[in-house]
Amino acid sequence: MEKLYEQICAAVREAGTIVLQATAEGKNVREKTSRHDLVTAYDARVQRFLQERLLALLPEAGFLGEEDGGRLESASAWRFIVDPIDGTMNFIRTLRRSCISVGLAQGERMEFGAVYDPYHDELFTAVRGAGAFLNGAPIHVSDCDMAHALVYIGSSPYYPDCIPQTFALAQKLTETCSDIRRSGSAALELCDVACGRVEAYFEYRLSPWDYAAGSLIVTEAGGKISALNGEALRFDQKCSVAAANALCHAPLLQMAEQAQQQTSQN
Ligand code: LIP
Repeated sequence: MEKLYEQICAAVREAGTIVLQATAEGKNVREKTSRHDLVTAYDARVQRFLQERLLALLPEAGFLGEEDGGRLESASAWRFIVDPIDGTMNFIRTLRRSCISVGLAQGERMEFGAVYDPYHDELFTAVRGAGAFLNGAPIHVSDCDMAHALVYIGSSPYYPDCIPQTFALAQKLTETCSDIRRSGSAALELCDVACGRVEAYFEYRLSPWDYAAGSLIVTEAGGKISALNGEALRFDQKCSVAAANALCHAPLLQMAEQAQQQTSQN
């Protein structure tokens, strides 16, 4: 399998050059479900490129990609779960905070993950049971406690119904941790947790392609990840995400429960 993983990384890096060579004229931005949920011609182009390259490597696998045409069912338990450009709004605005995220699952278990930030040439990878890496060097979550933690908040911009609990939890975190941040790429926020740049990240609603690869990178780096109610992540449907180092995961879930009770009383 090591050769396969190396070939997946080569494909992900090549997809990164499509992002770096993008032109404003070529983006052809259009709305998907709302003015918050946009897509470009490059999202579709990167997805087509990856679907062709990855299925050539593992022809029996299924494929689940974010963009139209990215659904391919298979009798095999192997499935690629792909976000061709995670952080599409950032890409549209040239904020240089987007990535390509490729997860490889066997059934409901992630076996391999690769997240590539082409702007900083940072390739995060993880193989189940074999650790997590940044450009080949081992990475590990921090050992910082919540009082001194930096925490990413995800604002679930495609889902206005998530606003009350998102900002109730963000307020509790702001009162408890060192500070909060919002970056707009779930996969990169998970990788920042994995390499100890920040201590935790949450978002009330994401799709499997946002977190499939990053979830394995977090756990293989010694972190913990679940839904905000503590249940296991789902890779067959949308769910919330709570990722953190070993010291901050339980406090994050406790604050989420308090925020849920608070918003249900309002
Ligand atoms: C985005 C996530 C981000 C979330 C957005 C969106 P996309 O992924 O990375 O964290 O807040 O709603 O899901 O759509 O840019 O691939």
